[in-house]
This record gives sequence, C-alpha cells and structure tokens, in this order.
Amino acid sequence: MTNISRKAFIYSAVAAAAAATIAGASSCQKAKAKEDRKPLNIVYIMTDDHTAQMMSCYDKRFADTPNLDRIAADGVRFTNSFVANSLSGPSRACMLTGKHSHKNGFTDNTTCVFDGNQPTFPKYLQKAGYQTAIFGKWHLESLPQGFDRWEIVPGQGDYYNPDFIVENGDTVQVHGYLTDLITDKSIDWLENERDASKPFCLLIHHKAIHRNWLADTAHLNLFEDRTFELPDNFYDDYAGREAAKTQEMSIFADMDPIYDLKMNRPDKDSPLKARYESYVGRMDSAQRAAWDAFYNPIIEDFYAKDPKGRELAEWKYQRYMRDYLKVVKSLDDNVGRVLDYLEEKGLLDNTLVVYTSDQGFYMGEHGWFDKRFMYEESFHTPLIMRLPKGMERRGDITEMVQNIDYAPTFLEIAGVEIPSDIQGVSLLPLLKGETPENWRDALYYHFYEYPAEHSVKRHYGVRDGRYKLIHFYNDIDQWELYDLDADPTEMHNIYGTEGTDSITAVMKNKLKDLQEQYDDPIRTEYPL
Ligand code: SGN
Ligand code: CA
Repeated sequence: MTNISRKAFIYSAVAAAAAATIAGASSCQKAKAKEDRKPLNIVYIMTDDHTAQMMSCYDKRFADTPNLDRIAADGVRFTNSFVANSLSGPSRACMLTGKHSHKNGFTDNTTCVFDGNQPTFPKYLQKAGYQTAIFGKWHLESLPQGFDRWEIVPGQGDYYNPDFIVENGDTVQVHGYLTDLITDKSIDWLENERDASKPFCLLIHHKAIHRNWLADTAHLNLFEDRTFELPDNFYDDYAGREAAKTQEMSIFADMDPIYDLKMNRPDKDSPLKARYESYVGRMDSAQRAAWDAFYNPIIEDFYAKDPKGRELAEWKYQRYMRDYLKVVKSLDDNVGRVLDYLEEKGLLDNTLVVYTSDQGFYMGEHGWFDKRFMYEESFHTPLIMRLPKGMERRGDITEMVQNIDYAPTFLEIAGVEIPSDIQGVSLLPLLKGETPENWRDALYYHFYEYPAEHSVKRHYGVRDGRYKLIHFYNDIDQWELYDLDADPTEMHNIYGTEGTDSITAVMKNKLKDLQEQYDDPIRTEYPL
C-alpha cells in the first residue's frame, strides 16, 4: 500500500465487503479483494462560469444536461455551495490550497502570480502515493506544481484550435474544439499514461462556459427556436445599491454585439472587434465556413431591424442564452464521455467524481452577465459529486460549503492528515451521511479585483442561513444587508432601515469572528 495511510482504507470503496470475503476465498477472489482495497481515485471536473441556473439537475427552466445530472443522481447535490472570491484565478487558488485569498496570495486575476511553492492538495496527494494530473485551464500565471502530468491552456485559452503549454514550456497548437480536446487528453492519460497500480487524482478543468461563448460548429443550430423567459429583475434599477449602479456588466449597456454576440460585419466596429476577429481567425476553412453560414443571416437580420432600448436588451439576452447553452451542450457531452470511460473500465466504483465551476454567473438577473458580486448567483457555485461504492448518501446536502473545503476533503479521502493551516473543512462526513454538530453557520467572502474590467467595487461580507451583510470599500463606503428569506433576489438593501439594528449587530459580530478566524488583514483597515 506504499505510504498511503491505513485511514484511506476506511473510505476505500468496498474495503469492508472485501475484508469480509477474504477468509476462505479462492486465490482469485483474494487478488480481487486486494485490488478493491485501493484508495479512492478522484476525478475533479471544473468548468468556468458555469452557473447552477444552467444545469438541469439544479434548474429545469433552461438547460438539459443529462450527463451532469447522472453525477448528481448517483451521488449528491450541494444546494448551499459557495466560493470565497468570485473570480477564476482566485477560486482556483482557494481550491488548490484550501485557504482564503489573503492567505494563498492570489487575490485577483490582473495583478497576481500564484506562488507555486506553497503547499497544495495535489502536492500532498502526490506525497501520499497518488498520481496527479491536470488538463485544461489553470489561469494562475506560474506553471503548475504537484502534478505528475499537466497540459494547460495559456491564460483564458481559445475555444478553436487552441494552444496548449506542455511540460517543457513549449506552446503547441492543437486542431479541434477545446472542450473536446481537454477531454481527449484526460481520457488518453487515464488509458495510456497513468500507472494503474497507483490511485489517481485527475483534474479536468475546462474553459467552457467562459465568455465569449464560441460554440462548436456542430451545435450552432441548437436552441435557435427557443425564447427564454426574462428574469423578473432583468430591469433592476439598483435603487439603494451604489456598487450595483456603477458596475459594467450589464447585458444592455456592456455586452458587445460583435465580440459577445458575433454580429460582425465589415461596416461595423467596436473596441472588441479585433479580438473577435482574432478568435474566429483561428478557425480552419471548414469551421469558418460553417460559422459564417450560420451567423451571416442573423447578422443581416439584426442590422436590418436595428433594435433599440428594451428591444435591443432582450434581443441580446436571447442570443446570450442560446450561445451559452450551445457551449454547455459540448461540456455536458464531454462529461458523459468521461463517465462512460470510467464505467467501461470498471473505475466508477472506486472513484469520486466531483463537478463544480470556478464560480456562478448571472444569466440576466439584475440585467447582468459576469460574476464578482457577493450576491447569490455569483457567490453560489454548482457542486455535485458522484459517490463511489460504499458511500450511500444520495440527494441534497444543504449545509453551507465553500470552495476552500475541497482540498481538505480530497486529503481526508486519501488518508492524508489535514494540515492545521488549511482553512476549509472536509466534506467527507457530509458525504457519508453524517450531520456534524457545529457545522459552520456563516460563510466569509472577499472580492478584490477593482479597479478592473466590469468595475465591481471591492467588498467583503458574511452570509448565514438567512441574512447577508456586505461592506463595499476602497473608493466607496457602503453597507448592504439582505434578508434572503424575504428577498431572495437581493433587491432591497435593508441596512440602516428601521428594525434592523439588532440583526445588523449580530451579522457584524459574525463578520468580525470570521475575519479573526481566517485572519484577514482587512480588519485592521476597517475595524468592526
Ligand atoms: C476576461 C473576460 C471578462 C471576465 C474575466 C474574468 N473578458 O477578462 O469578461 O470577467 O475574464 O473571468 S474577455 O473580453 O477576455 O472575454 S474569469 O472567470 O477568468 O475570472
Ligand atoms: Ca470564471
């Protein structure tokens, strides 16, 4: 069992059953029992900007994601799953380290380089005898450490004929559609490269469903006959919420018809036109022909009708929803390929399959796309897990969990002692159906990337099972308080209103406790 601790046995898929059959078993059965005792494998699939509203296992209004739904059906769905800092690089750093941004040092996408020398869960797993690999988006500026094998896309990556950075540092362009290619590489590693005698932890990290939502040509025609219902607060006027007023992530005002919605024509211009052309410029002639054949009639129709005001806002919303769903379709198909492979190879019984996103996303709620805010849609992130044999928990887990919890969960599963400086909490007891007493009753959040694209001001806050308190700071000083029971879409900031003094005091105390517990230095700048 190399140096994997005995503790891993406890969670090994069929260890108990195997042990029971050892006495009196044939040599063949004995060999089988030994094989079954391997520690659990981990397949950790993560997408980018995939929000729970667009997964049918969470929300049946828009998407049909049968393969993601398979994960939830054979395991659990977390209904109160959140991030610590709603942005790609920061989320990835939180997940790798099990620590909040101020501890892992990666607070924002624009100024940070991940210090790859710090401890991360792949490094601990590697030390414990696991084989580790990552394919896809990395987005942490420094190169990956702690992986036996990696191939990552530079920065955000390209949907079409993307570049990959390979381990010797070279960049290699590969023909195809990125979601398919990341899956191909992952399955190829499982099939041909890994050492089958060792447990493995494989990270399949997609660019999908990130802006600017370039669908595979095979899926361009999908969803064109669908008209999606607008969220009730699509025309939010942001009354009482100063930071919401000054953001630049409005579908109506900020979504670019050319770059985001593909309405490119020689006589039309936008600041993002050149970037759009560089993306479609990567396509080969067949891809480009399919692209143009699909989009040209829509482009002609759009400029002929030239919608304005609400008509334009709703036209943009419909195109955004369709493009996003097409990219989801590729993702779901490719998750299906991974599940099928694991099943075919008999690996599913002994593998934990985790599916999550780097954060949630706005699909027109408050009139927005993008993320960043501590409001529910982007603070939340989907989290479903297909459980191995021996973990019988099914259905919803409602406890509040956060992306700093994944690292300690993986460590506990592997039988590695959880280092005391990890700030997250292992989810394993929840997966085993236990209801731990003293589970956290409040979550901490801190967003830093400002001034920056989309102009969402810096803020930190606390959320418990009912209330959320947020402080926007830096070039603003505004508190917001929401009663999520009475106002689940966070339209009414009740901070400072009559009758809220005592709940405000309670929430400020919770915030103070969490800032102390997690040791966030911001508390010296804005003492509570
Ligand atoms: C890019 C996008 C933004 C997005 C950030 C962060 N612009 O800069 O819309 O908010 O990434 O996203 S784009 O013009 O390049 O598409 S993150 O998920 O990677 O954090
Ligand atoms: Ca993201």
